[in-house]
Amino acid sequence: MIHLNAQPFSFEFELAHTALLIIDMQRDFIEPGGFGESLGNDVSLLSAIVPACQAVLAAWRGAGGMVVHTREQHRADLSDCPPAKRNRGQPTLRIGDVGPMGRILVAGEPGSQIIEALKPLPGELVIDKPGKGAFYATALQTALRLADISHLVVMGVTTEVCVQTTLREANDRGYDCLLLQDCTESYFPQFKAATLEMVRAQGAIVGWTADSPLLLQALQAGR
Ligand code: TIU
Repeated sequence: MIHLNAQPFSFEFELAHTALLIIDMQRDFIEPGGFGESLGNDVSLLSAIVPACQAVLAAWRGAGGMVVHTREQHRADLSDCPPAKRNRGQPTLRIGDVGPMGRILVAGEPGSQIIEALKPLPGELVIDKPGKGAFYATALQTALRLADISHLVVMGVTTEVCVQTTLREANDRGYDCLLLQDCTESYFPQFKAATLEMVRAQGAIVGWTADSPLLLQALQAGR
């Protein structure tokens, strides 16, 4: 059992029953010319977490833990993209439109790929999701059940959109979730701060939060 001095209290997990869940670390959100920028956001904020995410991913792989990556993306015919999602707001480019990194948020396009620094290894699970939450319309829960996973360590982007939605979906499905606060980011710093607070409030009503060096130390000590 690994004990982590998380907030609001200790997060305890067994590596064999815990997956590292990496949400949507795709070029479309992190690099200029993708979906994030088309929505009017400054994407440079997000790339700052990449080194911390890399360190966690390397340590988790080294410890032999299960790794799951997700990608928010749609089929080329957009049959899994509700018009309500595509037509919302006034983006410069909509989902499916052609941008500098190919069609925005469409499977197989350069923009929908996970950034090189966090590229999935063969054998790691990659969940493609049409929604913000990673459980909606995906095989994630089945895969976690088959792997006997009860705990999730979560990182990725953006904190208050796909990460928070996924945390809430996971919490309602009975998973204990730890959000690594230096491995998640938002285009809006105040939304990140608010999300961290609301996740761990009320006695970890949604989950726990911690800085990634605590996890790195715990994994090292557990060896
Ligand atoms: N816009 C925004 O903050 N996020 C998303 O649209 N998707 C994810 O968070 N992955």
